[in-house]
Amino acid sequence: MKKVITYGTFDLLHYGHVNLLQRAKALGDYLIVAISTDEFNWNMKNKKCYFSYEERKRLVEAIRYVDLVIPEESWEQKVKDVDEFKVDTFVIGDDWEGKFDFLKEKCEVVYLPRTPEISTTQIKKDLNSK
Ligand code: C2G
Repeated sequence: MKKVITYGTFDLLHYGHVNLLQRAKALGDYLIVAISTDEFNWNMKNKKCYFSYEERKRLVEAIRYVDLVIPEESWEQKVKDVDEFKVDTFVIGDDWEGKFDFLKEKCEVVYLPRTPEISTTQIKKDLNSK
């Protein structure tokens, strides 16, 4: 079984996220999604989420491509996760191009093109301008 892992906040879930998860799953047979916890988002990414971790987890778990959701609590956990879950491929959007190449010692690293014109920031901006 080929295992794939990806990481993200997935707040205000949108089709750009689903496109990423669909392509990630297509790289293997089992997709693990590590969702940033509220604390990690706030302390390390300076992101205040609209939906809590539990709500974002519920939403992502409902996506047909996703097999397992785990919490992302630190930048450093990726190495441990790849070992613990015997991951074959790490995948993330190309806005992170090159940032996780250190994982190449342990698994395949794939950066996928982001879906253009959609982002949580843009959604919030559009809603505020209505
Ligand atoms: N994404 C995408 N297209 C978009 C928006 C997002 O392909 N229009 C992808 C991102 O590249 C990422 C995933 O969807 O792979 C989740 O995006 P975010 O929730 O913004 O994740 P981010 O805050 O970048 O967190 O340790 C890694 C971080 O947790 C990644």
